[in-house]
Amino acid sequence: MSHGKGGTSTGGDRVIATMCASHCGGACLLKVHVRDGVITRIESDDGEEPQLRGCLRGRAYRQRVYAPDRLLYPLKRAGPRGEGRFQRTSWDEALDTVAAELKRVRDAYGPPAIILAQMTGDVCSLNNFGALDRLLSMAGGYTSPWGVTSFQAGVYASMVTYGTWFASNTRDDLLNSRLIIMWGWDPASTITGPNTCWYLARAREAGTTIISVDPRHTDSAAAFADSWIPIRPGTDTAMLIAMAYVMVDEKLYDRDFIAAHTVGFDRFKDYVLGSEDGVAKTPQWAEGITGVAAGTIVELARQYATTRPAALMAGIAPGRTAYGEQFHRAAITLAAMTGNVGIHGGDAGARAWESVMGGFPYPVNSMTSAIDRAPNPVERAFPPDRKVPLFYRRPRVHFTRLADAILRGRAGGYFADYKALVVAQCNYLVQFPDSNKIARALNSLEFIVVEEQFMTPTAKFADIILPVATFMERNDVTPGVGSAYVGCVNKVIEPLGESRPPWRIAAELAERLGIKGYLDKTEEQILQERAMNNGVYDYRRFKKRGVYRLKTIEPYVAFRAQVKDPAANPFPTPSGKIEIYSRQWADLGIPGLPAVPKYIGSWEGRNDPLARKYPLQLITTHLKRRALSQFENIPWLRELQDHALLINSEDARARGINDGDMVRVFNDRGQILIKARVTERIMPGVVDVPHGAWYAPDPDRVDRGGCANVLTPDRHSPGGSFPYNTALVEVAKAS
Ligand SMILES: Nc1nc2c(c(=O)[nH]1)N[C@H]1C(S)=C(S)[C@@H](COP(=O)(O)OP(=O)(O)OC[C@H]3O[C@@H](n4cnc5c(=O)[nH]c(N)nc54)[C@H](O)[C@@H]3O)O[C@H]1N2
Ligand SMILES: Nc1nc2c(c(=O)[nH]1)N[C@H]1C(S)=C(S)[C@@H](COP(=O)(O)OP(=O)(O)OC[C@H]3O[C@@H](n4cnc5c(=O)[nH]c(N)nc54)[C@H](O)[C@@H]3O)O[C@H]1N2
Ligand code: SF4
Ligand SMILES: [Mo]
Repeated sequence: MSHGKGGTSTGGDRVIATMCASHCGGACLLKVHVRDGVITRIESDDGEEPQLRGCLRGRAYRQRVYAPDRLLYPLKRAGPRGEGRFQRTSWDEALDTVAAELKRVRDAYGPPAIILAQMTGDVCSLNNFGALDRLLSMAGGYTSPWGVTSFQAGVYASMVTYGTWFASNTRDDLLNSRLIIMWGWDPASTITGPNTCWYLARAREAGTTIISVDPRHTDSAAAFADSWIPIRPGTDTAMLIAMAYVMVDEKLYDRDFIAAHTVGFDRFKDYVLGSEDGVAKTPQWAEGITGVAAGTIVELARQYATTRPAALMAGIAPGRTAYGEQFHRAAITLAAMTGNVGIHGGDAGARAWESVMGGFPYPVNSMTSAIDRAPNPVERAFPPDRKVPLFYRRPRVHFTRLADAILRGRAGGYFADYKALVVAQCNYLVQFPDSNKIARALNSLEFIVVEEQFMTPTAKFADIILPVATFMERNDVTPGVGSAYVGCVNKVIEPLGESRPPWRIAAELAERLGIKGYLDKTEEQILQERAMNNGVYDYRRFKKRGVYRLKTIEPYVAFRAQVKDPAANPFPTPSGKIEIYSRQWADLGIPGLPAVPKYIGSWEGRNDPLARKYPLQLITTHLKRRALSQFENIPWLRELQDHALLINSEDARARGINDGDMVRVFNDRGQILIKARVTERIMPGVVDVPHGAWYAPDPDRVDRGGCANVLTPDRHSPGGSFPYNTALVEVAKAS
């Protein structure tokens, strides 16, 4: 093997190292073989453990780059919205049209009439949301939807209780745990750091007890867990609070920790014991809500309180429910009650997804944009009101309410009438709740531009489609996940067709909109700066290896300093302590956001009267072979796993459904067709439609694509979480 420029070569191939970060929970090293400018093969990390080894999606990326349905040229619509008929056009015409339409809408209706619906695409710094944010802000402003789709509830709870949303240990610290509770957490499917499963396997070999609390018997439970506790979706808070009851009742909690590091525990205790509302939150009380036997709750409470150190890995899916904030606040409270915050082998209980956003004491710069953001005049017009939490401030619209806002505008109480939509790195119609309503909203707009790699259901509604290059065709820098490293995205081949990197598209639009000073640095300057700011001091080596591992002495533990020496290191909360009770939120008095964690009975839960009509609780998980809706169209990956409804044999029998049957899943919002997988690996009363399948309604508005979001509600939790796991449905055999 000889070393060539920017990579190594084997035989006739050049091998270029790059980092995949496909919005999937990973950031993995790929070694891409290139011959005559064409990718021939993809390998992954085979160096020392722990490796940053890629998954099957990364290794199948060749099929994504060369997919026959890749969009390679700018397109303009040539048929009705949604139908998918387009004509090829030039970049000049496409960009001129977009610039002219944005100007027209801005001048005719005002800047808030322009909405930017942007997500992540690939997790990276340059080809990031900052590019379009800066563009539209400098062009006069725009309406920004708010809400972190993945874990808004976790962000809320962590901010309220710890005063920061960076609350994770590095994954290597799992090796120090004696008990790991995977609570709604399935890293065998969702990755959450390329090494997480490697550490779980090592922990299991070392004899650590691992328990899964989940409505499904997940692949993680199958591979790592000693036991599985099935629980009804959206009821986790009740179980956690009953565990607190047991710890109080049996005096098992860490009184010293509570006294030294927290405020408001007594108020929480009043709620738990029932002195506040007359209801003692006993394990029997929780059994009726959660479906978990009282004895099991008692046992887990004792185990968690007495096995130290223990990591309560609070997944983010239980937070994507009607009152998801309370799950995270309760989990944090238990982590404090068991003294597991700030110690090796413990966990702060905030959310087992933290590390994707950085937050380690290394200078790894999470997902912030390498292109400087500009103040958005639409938002600046509203002076901040200290009493109102940032996210409630007008003129923002919660992402779940965007379709409603588009359809009703000012008349519906929204801030503006919305006329134009810029969609980037986002499959809005498929990934956001109530797809049928979103389709109606898209039809009502005057102008839609979509930046895409594929003809997604969303792209079919565009007036103009701008073709985007994949990460194999562009340069970038990406943060590591779960441990301290920085990834280098190396351009492996030239962009196919006329596709372009997103940052360049934004820069070219800036010119057409007459914006001065949009970008005064080259791509190379921006990326070098970003890498250096992240602690990469040898840029050439970084480029060559595709990764830069930061030196670490021991696993990083969140809040270690705060717990070791509280006087010198207060928590960044108003009281300087962990706020089990929040005075600030008590004063705000927002319904559904109590000052201490509480279980709140859910709409579209089992006790909603609607359950008589739609008796099954729907969850919509992240499918192993997709990343969100991405990779859905890749044949190698489709072969691996069906897109299917998981239904328990008891529920299937009651409906005359056999394994492999096509079924209808429906509620008042719509209906989908999907294959049924009859299994014991999901609890009775709960069904799972993995989200991310592409919406394909037939003339009767039955979605033959099996898109989960046809069934989900366009509501949000009080703190802004997306309740993708709160919905009632019925299932019937398709006739
Ligand atoms: N393969 C793959 N990996 C991915 C993604 C992907 O699409 N595919 N997406 C990435 C992204 S963007 C994100 S945000 C993360 C998402 O990561 P997660 O949110 O963790 O993923 P989910 O599959 O939605 O849910 C995890 C587990 O929670 C369980 N669950 C659902 N509702 C509840 C509940 O109310 N209570 C309890 N206790 N458990 C519940 C599910 O059964 C599932 O086993 O994954 C990332 N990784
Ligand atoms: N029912 C249900 N719905 C969910 C969830 C759920 O749990 N249940 N999870 C939610 C979560 S956590 C998330 S994060 C959202 C995600 O929602 P989205 O981010 O909208 O989902 P993606 O499927 O990743 O869509 C990204 C789209 O951008 C295109 N694209 C354009 N430019 C680029 C680029 O430069 N790189 C890449 N890779 N793609 C590009 C891709 O082809 C793809 O179509 O979905 C949410 N939707
Ligand atoms: S886990 Fe994600 S980042 Fe890693 S190879 Fe797979 S798709 Fe790429
Ligand atoms: Mo996400």
